[in-house]
Amino acid sequence: ITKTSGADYDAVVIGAGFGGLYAVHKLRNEQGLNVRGYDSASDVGGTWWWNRYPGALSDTESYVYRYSFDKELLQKGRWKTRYLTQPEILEYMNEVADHLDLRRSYKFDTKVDGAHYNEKTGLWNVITDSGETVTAKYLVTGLGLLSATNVPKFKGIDDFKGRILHTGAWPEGVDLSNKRVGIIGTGSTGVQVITATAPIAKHLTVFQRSAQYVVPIGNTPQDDATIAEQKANYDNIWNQVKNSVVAFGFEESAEPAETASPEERERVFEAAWQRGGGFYFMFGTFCDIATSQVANDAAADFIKGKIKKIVKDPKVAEKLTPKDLYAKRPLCGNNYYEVYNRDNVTLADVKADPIAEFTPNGIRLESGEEHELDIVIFATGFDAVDGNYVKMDLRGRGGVTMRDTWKEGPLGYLGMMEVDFPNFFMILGPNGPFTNLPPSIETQVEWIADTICAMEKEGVQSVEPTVEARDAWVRTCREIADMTLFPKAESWIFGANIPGKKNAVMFYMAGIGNYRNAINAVKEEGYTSLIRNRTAEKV
Ligand code: FAD
Ligand code: NA7
Repeated sequence: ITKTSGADYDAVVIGAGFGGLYAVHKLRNEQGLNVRGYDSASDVGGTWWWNRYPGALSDTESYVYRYSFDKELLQKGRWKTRYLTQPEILEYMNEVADHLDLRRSYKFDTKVDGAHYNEKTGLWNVITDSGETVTAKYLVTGLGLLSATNVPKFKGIDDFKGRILHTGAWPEGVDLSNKRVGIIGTGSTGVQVITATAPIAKHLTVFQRSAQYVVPIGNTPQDDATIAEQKANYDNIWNQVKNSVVAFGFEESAEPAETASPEERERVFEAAWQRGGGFYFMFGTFCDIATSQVANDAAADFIKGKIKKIVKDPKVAEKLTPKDLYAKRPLCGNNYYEVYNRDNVTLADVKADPIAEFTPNGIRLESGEEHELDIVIFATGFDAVDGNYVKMDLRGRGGVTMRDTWKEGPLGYLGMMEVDFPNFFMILGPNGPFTNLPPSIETQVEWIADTICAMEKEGVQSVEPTVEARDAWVRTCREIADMTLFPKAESWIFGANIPGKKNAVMFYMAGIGNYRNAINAVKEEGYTSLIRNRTAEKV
């Protein structure tokens, strides 16, 4: 039964990843709204439905890469190692969907092509590729921030006789064993697929554009006693996580590297290297690696020293040594640099000698050198954060399009709302927190559900942020980002990975604790930063 008169549904939720699933649960199971979900995937899982490439793994530790809201689910949680593999996460998401009976609200294999706000009815018209259009009062989008694949265009690609795959749309049943495999890209995904492919491929050629700082992941087995202790301690763990900066389950360091002695730096970095974890290395060792050039150089030099020691061929070691700041998303991997000591692995430095074209048999570099390949894997990442939003035909008040609103770069209020888009709520929209994501997703979905609940109770017909509130939020995000070194490195965090994409601030970088305080203040102050219409718009 729909509470909104004249609408097919009270709410449409797009996406069946961590975000969408929790939104359906909150709105349907807890608030009794009539909800329809859509996902272009064939089932639940989001990221973990799409990214089935060999080696796909979360680099957030198992005990905090999950929902915190359901105590029963937390106690049922199963993991054997410090990090969860893609099949384990997908299994977990399926369990959540069963436990909360979420699947019945979804239409899978259905892409939402567009959504248009109708001022006359005060409803969203949601248009799908199955030809269906439905109406709803609320539109909640969990489209994913690392979900719209980036497939660079290369000359001659259609002539290649082998197979081309993108890690973010990985089909079932691919066998890499005994094949000549090429991998383009050495980000988080590249590192994982490279380390998993090297031992099974006949030959692996890595096409590296930028050398990366990669620390060990430290994916050790977890004994039952450790897991039992984590489960017994969940209230404290989540309390710490939700009041921290990056929400990864460790205490961030309060010690600056800038003033630490060289011996102290060496000791702390070495301990972190042995412990493992990318975010831990950047945020758990010292507090100023992402903000101070001196501290950043110290961390970078430590990793460069490791590369020199690990990689036997000095020419290869040189190619693997980053030249820029240590200020992209921190990476970690399983014996990553060691891969390049293998006889069946070749490193092609495509910054020095760029890819000229695909040929029928492989990839030819500008120098003329040709690499013969059976399979090419694009580990080239995503049109991150706003990618899926600008791909859709999203139109708000007066027909204003999201593409137009964000043409100079994505904006957004609190990472969840946008001016002229009434009753429109984004999960992990632009300018949301830069963290381990499930706790931020929960934070946002809970705020969205509370806002909708307040609207329903008070008979509010529509909400949207004021221009002033939105602009102030974007300004705050810019100011915080400018205090860090991240904008100085070219990565998806600022939209610098997509040719032609405007470099823009995409995250609130002051941490999840501050973020939670900021959005709770908006609620507690009675949503004064939102325009709240009590009457239906003109009929
Ligand atoms: P997603 O899981 O991306 O789900 C979005 C869903 O929306 C997709 O299923 C998609 O099909 C659907 N969709 C999008 N547009 C449409 C449309 N127009 N119509 C219909 N359906 C649509 N985060 C961490 O915190 N820690 C990690 O260790 C980590 N590892 C990662 C590893 C990989 C390989 C990748 C790609 C991401 C990783 N992430 C990690 C980020 C990860 O995306 C988030 O943790 C989380 O899964 C995001 O959930 P979500 O529901 O917001 O989006
Ligand atoms: P990333 O981090 O964006 O990495 C993509 C990689 O692909 C990176 O090494 C790029 O080099 C490389 N790339 C992109 N385009 C090209 C072209 N045209 N030629 C050569 N190389 C190219 O994506 P990931 O999937 O690894 O990770 C994204 C997030 O998903 C990650 O942070 C996790 O949270 C999960 P570049 O460095 O730009 O020179």
